[in-house]
This record gives sequence, C-alpha cells and structure tokens, in this order.
Amino acid sequence: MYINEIVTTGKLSKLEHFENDEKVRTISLFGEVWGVGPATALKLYEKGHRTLDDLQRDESLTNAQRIGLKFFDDIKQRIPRHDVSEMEKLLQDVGTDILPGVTIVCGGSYRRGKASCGDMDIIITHPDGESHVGFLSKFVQRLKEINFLREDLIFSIHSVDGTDSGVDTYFGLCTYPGRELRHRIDLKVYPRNRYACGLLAWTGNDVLNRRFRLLAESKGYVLDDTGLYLATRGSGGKHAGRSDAIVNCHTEKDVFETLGFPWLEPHERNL
Ligand code: 8DG
Ligand code: MG
Repeated sequence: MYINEIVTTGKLSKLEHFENDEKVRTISLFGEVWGVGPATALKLYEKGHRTLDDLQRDESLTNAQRIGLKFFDDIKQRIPRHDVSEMEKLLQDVGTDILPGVTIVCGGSYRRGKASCGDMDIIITHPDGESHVGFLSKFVQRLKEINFLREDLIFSIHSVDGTDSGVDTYFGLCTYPGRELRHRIDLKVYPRNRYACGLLAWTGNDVLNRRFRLLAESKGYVLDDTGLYLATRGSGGKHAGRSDAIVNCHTEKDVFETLGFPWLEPHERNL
C-alpha cells in the first residue's frame, strides 16, 4: 500500500508527517535554549542543525545563547522551594547591606506558593522613591564577588538617564552557595511608584496577567509591568496608545481595585 502511494504520488504522507514531527520537535527543542526565539530556532533548523551539539558549533549564536546552551540541563532543573527561600534571604541580606531599607521580593511561582520553581524572579524597589537609582550595578557586582551570580545574560540600566520608565533589569545565572548547578535569575528594579505593577506582572501567573491586561483595555487603560496608564484614542476610535503619566497604584490591591478585579492573594493566582 505504501509502495503504491509512493508510486502514484511520488511521496509518502506518513513520512511527511514524520518529517514535520521531527521539524516541530527540533524547533521546539532549540526554542528551549535561553535567548532563542521561534524565528531563530527555525533559522537554525533550516541551516541543517538537528541537535544541541550541532548548535554549539554554530558561529551565529550570541554570547547569551551560548551560555543558555552550555547550561541547558542545569537551567531546566526546577529549584526546590526551600532553596529559593534561602537564596531570597541571601539577596535581601546583601541588598540591605548596600542600601538600607531596600525591598527585595522573589515573585513568580515562588510567591504563588509553588513547591518548586523554574527560576527566580526578583523584584526590587526602595520606599523613598529615589535611592533605587544606581542600586542594581552595585548589587550585581557584590553578588558576583560572593560567587552567587555566575554568568550574565542581559544587563540593562535605565534608571540613571531617566528617559523611560526607569526599570533596571539583569538576567543571568546564579548558584546556591557551595554548589555549581546553575539557575536562571532575573533581577528587576522598579521606581517605587511603578513597583505594584511590576510585582503584579512578575508574580503572574501568565493567565492572570493576560486577563488583567484585557480587563484594563476594556476599561480604557493600558497595563504592563511598568504601570497602569490611561489609553489614548486614535482616529478610528481604537486604542492607539497610552498616556505618559501612570495611574497612582501604591499596592497590588490598588491595581485590583482600580480595575474592579476581586482581590486574590498570591497563592490564589495559579489560574
Ligand atoms: P516558573 O518560573 O516556576 O516556571 O513559573 P513562573 O515564575 O510563573 O513563570 P516565569 O516564566 O518565571 O515568569 C514569571 C512571570 O512572568 C509569570 O508568573 C507571569 C509573567 N509572564 C508574563 N508573560 C509571560 C509569558 O509569556 N510566559 C510566562 N511563563 N510568564 C509570563 O507577563
Ligand atoms: Mg519564575
């Protein structure tokens, strides 16, 4: 029967399915490498790469992608809640030493009460609304000195020039003290007046975030991790953009109330 199909159509549909499967599987594997998006994954596949070993030999990878590849197996391992809790304490101690009063919270799945976490999503601010500026560089430097931060992926400082929302971010790999296993860690520093939206967005989960953004839109706002904004209307009556000013939200509760969403404790946000 298969031979008949090959003879009459010149191809075998089952084989095509297999090829498609292999293509889908490979592209999604490549997409698991930190910093490799779907477009890059497809490009790498079309270049003939089929395994992670193949990728290691590709010259076009960025440094961050190379690190993602090198520590692929490490990064995939989930971090026990207890270890995240210890590392959060360590970050709080080191941070407070540099900047007294600094607020450092682990968000993401940890804040939602999960037993293990894929990574650490750290949200940082300072209650005085000013002294968060310049904190991240010092923090990262100190965390490297004590061998907690091990490899950099992205480091982006905005608070100093004051040109945009002023959110500083660092993405990298860290290790639990005394171990070599790499974990993904994000550090995000928010000005105090944007902190509630930062905390909300990086606590998630992603389903709740989407629901919040749609609800905000339906009520004439634009919501992202940098703040809640009034939407501005374009000519067609469609939401064209957002105001520069942010709506005052000091706490997550303020965001929930402004949007008329019933309050959810972090552990109730596993939608
Ligand atoms: P995990 O690390 O244990 O895997 O879970 P997580 O902490 O919930 O997810 P995450 O990938 O670390 O992302 C942290 C938060 O970022 C997440 O809770 C909600 C938010 N977030 C978005 N957009 C997206 C998205 O497209 N995917 C994911 N996974 N999270 C997103 O705002
Ligand atoms: Mg996470």
